Amino acid sequence: MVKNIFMIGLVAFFLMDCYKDAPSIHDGELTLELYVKYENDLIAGVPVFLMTSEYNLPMLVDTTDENGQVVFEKIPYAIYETNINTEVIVPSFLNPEAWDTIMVTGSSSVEPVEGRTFTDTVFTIASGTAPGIKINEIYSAGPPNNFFYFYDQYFELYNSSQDTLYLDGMIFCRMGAFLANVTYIFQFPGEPLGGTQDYPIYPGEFKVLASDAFNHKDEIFSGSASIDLSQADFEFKNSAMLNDPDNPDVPNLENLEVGFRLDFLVGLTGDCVLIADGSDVDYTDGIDIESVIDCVEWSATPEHVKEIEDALDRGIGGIGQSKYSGTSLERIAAGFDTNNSSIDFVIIPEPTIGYQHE
Ligand SMILES: [Ca+2]
Ligand SMILES: [Ca+2]
Ligand SMILES: [Ca+2]
Ligand SMILES: [Ca+2]
Repeated sequence: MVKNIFMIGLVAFFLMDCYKDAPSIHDGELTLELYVKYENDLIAGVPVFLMTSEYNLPMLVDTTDENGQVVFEKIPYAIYETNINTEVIVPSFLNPEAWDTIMVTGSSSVEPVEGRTFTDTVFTIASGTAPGIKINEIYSAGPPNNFFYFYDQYFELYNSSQDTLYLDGMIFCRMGAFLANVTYIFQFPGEPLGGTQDYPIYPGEFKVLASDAFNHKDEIFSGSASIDLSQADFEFKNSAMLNDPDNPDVPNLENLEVGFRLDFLVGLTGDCVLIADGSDVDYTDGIDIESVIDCVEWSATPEHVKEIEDALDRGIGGIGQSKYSGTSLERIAAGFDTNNSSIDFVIIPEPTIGYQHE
C-alpha cells in the first residue's frame, strides 16, 4: 500500500514537471464561450469539462444555460480540450408531443485566436454511434414459401472503425420490453474484454451470424428461394435443444440461459436485438447499458410502441415489411448509425450475405 502511494506520487511529480508554471498575468486572460449542439439543436443543462495540458490547471466544469451556452472567464490563453458525456432530454423522433432521454457524448479541441473572447461550438453525438461493431443487416422475414419456413434467419455485423476488434466472449441478445428483459442470450466463443483474441473483425469487415449454418436453399427448397448459410462466420447453437444442427466448420454462439431450449430465432417482421461486450452476462437483471455496443429495434407496424430505451435506439426500422417476402433490413450505408433505426435502416428486396447492397 505504501508502495502504491509512492508510485502515484512519483507519476504525479513527473506529470507536473511537464507543465509550464502556473499562469502569470503575462499569459493573458481569455473568455471562452462554447455552444453545445445535438443534431440541429442547442442543448441546455449539459456539463462541459474543460482541460488543458499546457498549464498545471485543474479541470474546469460548467453547465450550459437555456441557450445551450457555457462561458469560462479569466482563463489563460491555451489550447483546451472539451469533453461532454451526459444524459439529455430531446424531442422524441417518433412522437413530437413526447420527449426522449438519451446519452450524448462529444469532445473537441479549442484553439483560441486573437481577441479576449473566443466562441466555438461543440457537437455531440448519441453514445454508441461512434464507429465500431454495428448490427448491419437483419434478415428475419423468411423466404417466399407457403409452409411457414423462417429458419434461414441471420444477422450481419460490420466493423465501421479503423481498428481490428475482437468478438471473443461478446453476447448477442434478443430483448423483451426494455433492457431489463432479456429474451435470449447467446455468447461468442472465447473470453470477453481482450481475455482471448481469436475472433477478429477487421476494419470494414462483415461477419454473418446464422441461426443455422447450412444451405437452406438446397436442403429445404430444392435450389429455389431461401439462402445458402453454409459459409456463415458463426451460428447460434443451443446445446440444451435436442435437434439444433451444428456445422462443425462454423464456430458457435452458445446459449447462456438456464432452462432455455430453443434456437436463436426472432420475430419475422419485428423484434429487438443487441450486441454487448460480454462484461455483463447476468441476464436475470437485464444487460448493463454501458456494455451495449449496438442495438436495433424493428417492426412492420407503424403503430408499434417502442420497447427498447431511447438511449439505445430512438426509432423503429422495417416499417411496412411483409412476412415471407424474402426481403431484408439493412443500414442505408455500411456502419451508418445514428441510434435511430427509422433513419438508419431500409428494407432491401433480398438479403446481402456479408456485404452491402448497392
Ligand atoms: Ca441453431
Ligand atoms: Ca457449429
Ligand atoms: Ca447504434
Ligand atoms: Ca449485407
